[in-house]
Amino acid sequence: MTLELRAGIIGTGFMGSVHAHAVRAAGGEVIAVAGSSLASAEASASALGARTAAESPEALIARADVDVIHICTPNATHADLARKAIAAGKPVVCEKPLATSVEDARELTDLADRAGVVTGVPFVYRFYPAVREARDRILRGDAGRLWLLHGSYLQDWLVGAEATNWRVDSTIGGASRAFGDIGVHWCDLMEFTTGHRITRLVAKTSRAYDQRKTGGRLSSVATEDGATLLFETDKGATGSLVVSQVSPGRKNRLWFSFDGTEASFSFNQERPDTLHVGTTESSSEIAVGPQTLTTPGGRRYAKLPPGHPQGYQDSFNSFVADVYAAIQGLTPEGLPTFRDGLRAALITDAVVASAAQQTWVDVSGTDAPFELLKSSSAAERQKQ
Ligand code: NAI
Ligand code: SOE
Repeated sequence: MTLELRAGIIGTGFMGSVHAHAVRAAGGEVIAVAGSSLASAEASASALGARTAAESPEALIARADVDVIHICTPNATHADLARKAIAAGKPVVCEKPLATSVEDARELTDLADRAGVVTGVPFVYRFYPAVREARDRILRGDAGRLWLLHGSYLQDWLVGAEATNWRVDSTIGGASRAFGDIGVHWCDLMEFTTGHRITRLVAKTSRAYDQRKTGGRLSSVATEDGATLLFETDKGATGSLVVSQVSPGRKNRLWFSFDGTEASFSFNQERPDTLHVGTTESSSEIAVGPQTLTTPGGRRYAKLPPGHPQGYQDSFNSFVADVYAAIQGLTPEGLPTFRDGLRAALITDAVVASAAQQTWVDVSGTDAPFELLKSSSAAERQKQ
């Protein structure tokens, strides 16, 4: 199989760089980058290892020597750029959130289906080997009946009224900030790992700072610093989630515990080299490595011996490698696509509505079967 895909990357910030590394790790080449101006693309092209800077995102999408488009720009620009990439008939990896409205996310999903282009949305925490190990063990029944699904996603990069970013502005980042930016990762991970889907939820959003400094002066903030959720799932579990971007000392602490009648599984993204498995007789930390993990999913994504932690960039590399395999006609199991981006938009919509109405809200679109469980390999695994 050849994986020498030629990529074009739009957006040259944090994620532009992460995508560029992952493209090369997958055997691809970064042909061109585009930014908010030609000057910004030119300034970043060599750092990102690109052959050239494109004049604009549109010029990059139109290039005959670019096979696949990566969209790594602020949230509100995603829908327009993804539409253009699909119209050009090119596979597209679009950063989360796929769009800042359900309508756009649904339209993009339909357009991509009709055009038959491969899509990817980087719900990248699915690609930790410990997560795949937990998922395989849970789906084969090791946890017993999952009844309590809980966790948190905490960061501290928005501590202080001086701290700001485009994500704080709802016209660029979307109506929900803390939940829309990081809560969606947790919900995706929970649904992916357990096979449960959130049917209804109640959310309370709040702010540590009502004003933040932008352009040298304090202005009012419309987006939340944190969100607290209670939810129910289609398989009868209850759950809770705390999300915050103002939790001093927590850098990128995505943590979950999925508790069943036989065992609980928990994982901390900041300590990705272990998976905690608890039973009434034992409480063990399983070291991550191809020799120590026992399930197909865990082994597939564990590339280094135990004690040599694989981290965020490694997971990203695995994600892009799977997207590129899909472009070449394979069907890697568990690849997050535009459909998962739409799912995240529906949950975010429910969080925003619940917080505004101060009431439980149904998550629409939950009646469709969980996409990943339809795939034969997952179904096979459930039979084991
Ligand atoms: P960033 O602020 O570091 O970079 C954004 C880049 O987009 C900058 O290079 C900027 O010049 C460029 N840009 C802005 N407007 C543009 C336009 N109209 N056309 C072309 N380029 C434009 O932001 P970051 O952290 O890289 O985030 C980008 C996206 O990636 C966001 O949607 C964010 O939610 C997502 N993200 C996803 C992560 C994941 O784990 N999947 C991790 C971090 C971010
Ligand atoms: C900032 O909160 C951020 O970079 C998010 O945008 C990403 O999606 C998350 O993976 C890490 O934190």
